[in-house]
Amino acid sequence: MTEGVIVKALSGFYRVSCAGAGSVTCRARGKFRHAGEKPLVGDRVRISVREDGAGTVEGILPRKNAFTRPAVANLELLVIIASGAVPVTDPFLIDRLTAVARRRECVCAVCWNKWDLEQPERLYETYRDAGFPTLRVSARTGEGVDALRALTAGKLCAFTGNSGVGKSSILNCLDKALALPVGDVSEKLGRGRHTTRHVELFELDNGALIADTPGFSSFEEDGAAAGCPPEELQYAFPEFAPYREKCRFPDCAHVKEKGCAVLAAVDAGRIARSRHESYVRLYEAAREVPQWQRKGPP
Ligand SMILES: Nc1nc2c(ncn2[C@@H]2O[C@H](COP(=O)(O)OP(=O)(O)O)[C@@H](O)[C@H]2O)c(=O)[nH]1
Ligand SMILES: [Mg+2]
Ligand SMILES: [Zn+2]
Repeated sequence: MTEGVIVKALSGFYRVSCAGAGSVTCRARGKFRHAGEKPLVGDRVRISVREDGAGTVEGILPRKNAFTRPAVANLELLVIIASGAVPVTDPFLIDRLTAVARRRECVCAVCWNKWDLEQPERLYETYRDAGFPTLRVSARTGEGVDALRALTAGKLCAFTGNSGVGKSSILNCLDKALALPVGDVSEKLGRGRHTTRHVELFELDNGALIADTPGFSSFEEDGAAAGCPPEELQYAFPEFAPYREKCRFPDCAHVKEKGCAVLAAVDAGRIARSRHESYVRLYEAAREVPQWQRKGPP
């Protein structure tokens, strides 16, 4: 019996990478199907290998977390690739993703790519000051690539961001051996969405396993609220932490309450207004979800 990580799943076959021992193509035992369990990319699994080299997934080790879109387990770091140049990233999308990731106990990093074309300094500072690892990157000039390589080293990561923002270009910078196809922005915008649906983890020479996932739209089903009760959404905004205990009312929603210390911090410029506006949008959306429809984190 050997342990490994599923790096690719395609029509019932799983490619399992075993540390230092290459990879094995496996089928899963029927018992998973019967139990309604499905091995996911990112799962740590126990496999058996027959003499002819055919592998079988025998067991799935406990998951740290699981995402449905993209279908990936055990994500440690979500790298949100954003851009101030075309296609320009809407900060609300970043805020929604940071909330989804937080709900799954996954760390988020915000990577401002195409820094050679546009330098959205204010937005860079917004996310840095909110407490996220935040980078200025250019896949064109190589700026920030070493910092990203250090940040991702040894972790199971996913890159996300709208099509054309430079995910594949950055991956190619991180590890030249990948040679992923890079698209033309106008062509991508015209086509509207990514064609690849399956998830694959690329193994980089810094020990990172990185999924190049389809765009933001795919994350949407995890939802504005991600099944999050409205009163828990505040924890997805780490920059509220120093203030939320100081509000006049202990059950303060930090939306428009009197004596709210979070709102005071926004007015004083200590919390970015755009982040608070996103919080309010997500809070209102979360309130619309009836209690019985809310899912707990997987
Ligand atoms: N100037 C500049 N262009 C970039 C940068 N990163 C990516 N691009 C270009 O943006 C386009 C889309 O890149 P791609 O990596 O395919 O984006 P993806 O859809 O997110 O994987 C390509 O034409 C790239 O050459 C960058 O940092 N600077
Ligand atoms: Mg790509
Ligand atoms: Zn408050």
